[in-house]
Amino acid sequence: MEKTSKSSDRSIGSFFFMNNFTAMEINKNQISEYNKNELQRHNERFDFLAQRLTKQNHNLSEIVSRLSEFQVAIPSWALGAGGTRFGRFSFYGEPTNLEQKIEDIGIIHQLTQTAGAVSLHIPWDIPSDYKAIKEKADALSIKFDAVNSNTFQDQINSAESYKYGSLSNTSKAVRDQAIQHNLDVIKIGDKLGSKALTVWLADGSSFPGQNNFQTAFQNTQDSLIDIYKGLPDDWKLLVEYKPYEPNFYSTVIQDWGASLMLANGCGDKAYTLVDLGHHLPNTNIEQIVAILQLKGKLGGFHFNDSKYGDDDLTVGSIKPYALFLIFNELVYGMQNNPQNPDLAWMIDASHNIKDPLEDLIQSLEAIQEAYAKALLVDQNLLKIAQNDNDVVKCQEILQNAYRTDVRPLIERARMNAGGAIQPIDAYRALGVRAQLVKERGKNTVATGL
Ligand code: PSV
Ligand code: MN
Repeated sequence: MEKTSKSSDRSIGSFFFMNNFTAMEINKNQISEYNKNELQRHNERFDFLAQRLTKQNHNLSEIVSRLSEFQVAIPSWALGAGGTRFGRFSFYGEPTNLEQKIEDIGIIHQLTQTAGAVSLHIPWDIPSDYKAIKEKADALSIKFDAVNSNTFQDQINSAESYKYGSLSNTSKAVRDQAIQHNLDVIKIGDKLGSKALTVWLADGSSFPGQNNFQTAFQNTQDSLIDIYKGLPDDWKLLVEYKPYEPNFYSTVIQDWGASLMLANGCGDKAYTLVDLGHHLPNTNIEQIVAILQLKGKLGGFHFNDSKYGDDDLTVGSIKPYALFLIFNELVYGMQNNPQNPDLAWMIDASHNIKDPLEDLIQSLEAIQEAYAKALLVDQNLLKIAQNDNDVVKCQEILQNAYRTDVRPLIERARMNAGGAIQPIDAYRALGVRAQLVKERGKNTVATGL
């Protein structure tokens, strides 16, 4: 209800639009002007919630500051329209180069203050001018998070083909090419300040008998060790797993067990990366996350949501309770597992029919919401209830937190950091997409999937 009446009030939007800002010029003043209009409504919502949470002994300022600190990387391929193998529908004004992609992330970050990092996919987004890209990212407070290699597609002029696998291939020449690509990606990331390499392999087989499972796995292990040897001391290697696609009979790194074995086979700087979409239906992802943290081996996390498989839908759009349960374990791990490093967080969703920037903002909000709810779980009470085997109480504790509307906390965290109280509304009020189309034109296509 409230949304509808607000959206029809476009006076602020036209004010900014008439000011003729260019896309990357959303600045603190424009946002605080926007916030002025929202402030009273926000304060009412916040005070109402604060009263209740304070009575329950929650430390609100601590929760708000933890929300403000939480940053999620945007992958460099996610700023354009996604698509399926059946088609692709542009939202227009797509970024055509890395500079423009960073500008788009800057827009999201300025509005939400939670997207302060980019995760580059190489070779889609190799910087042509490192100094300029770094300066642009610095100016927008964007860091370079994990870099991602790509041995799932053949590149023009490549000597060898990945049609039958890369790091696992039976051909040493193919494996060497894939290893060298990963070493090159590390060099690129190093120049930008990245500290991690994410390896996701499409390797596997489409038909029974096509591959020798043991040989493929051993080749992958040996190749990863060669890549690991080229890792700078302060870097991490993140090994991502996925049960199927693009191969539909077997995938070499199909689950967290395979990933963990490979990481352990490489050494202390190698970790497992969990992508929410890379599980067979009904897998208990929160349990996987918990055990990996216990073992100090959870290194990275990719957010998305799905109904059927690796659907790459907006985070929290299908299974928000599952996301909350996962965050509950992540929060527990962050508080109790010093043996586990800080995680590389990234959104790994696609935007078939939505404006990519709006979709990413929605994902960021869903992540913040699940995180905030998990921060409300009374871990001490939960432990007591678990020790008492009070199953009903355990569920009550989790669901009380989950049922709390935490959005005012997120709004406050964003506002304190200089972001917009309602980022999607602000994005629309500022006429950002129209401005991007004006600047870049209708027929631009971003690199990526
Ligand atoms: C593969 O499905 C994946 O999740 C990997 O993380 C890739 O880097 C990303 O999607 C884009 O292809
Ligand atoms: Mn992923």
